Amino acid sequence: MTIGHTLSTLARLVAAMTLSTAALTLAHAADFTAGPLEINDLWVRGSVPGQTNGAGYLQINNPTGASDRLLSAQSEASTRLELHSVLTENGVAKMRQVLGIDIPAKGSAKLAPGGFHLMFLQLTGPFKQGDSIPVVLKFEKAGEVRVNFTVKPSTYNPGSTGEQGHGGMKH
Ligand SMILES: [Cu+2]
Repeated sequence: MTIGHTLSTLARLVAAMTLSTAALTLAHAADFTAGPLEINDLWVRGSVPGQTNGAGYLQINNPTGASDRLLSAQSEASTRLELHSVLTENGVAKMRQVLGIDIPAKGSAKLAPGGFHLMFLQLTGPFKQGDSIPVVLKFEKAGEVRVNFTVKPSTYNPGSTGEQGHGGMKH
């Protein structure tokens, strides 16, 4: 029966579409995705007058069994955008450029004040609270993804531990 066959094909198609919609809904639980990677909680502090650099923070979850690596980032918001870590030497916190940030299998990488961050060098304009800063992240396996960082108040300090951020650090 042609009609019966068509109907069952249609039913299968609808079922498949429903499944893929469910998968999409799950994926959108993350702010952004790059392949299997889930990227959340992207933010920068608002800049103050005269401020030339800024730091970006985010969390990357990797639900897969294979590690990945954040290799680089690009943005028109600054002349250069580097990956940085913070090292403490003789009690002094210093930032260092790193060539990549590992995202372990079944794990996550958290870029947060006092640790890894994206370093915006020579801002092309102020970071205004409430704006979003577009950035392209490049991963070794997941490839490139365009994301947005939310600009928080210049005093924002999540889960404050007295960390004062970047004020006194040298490049
Ligand atoms: Cu830095």
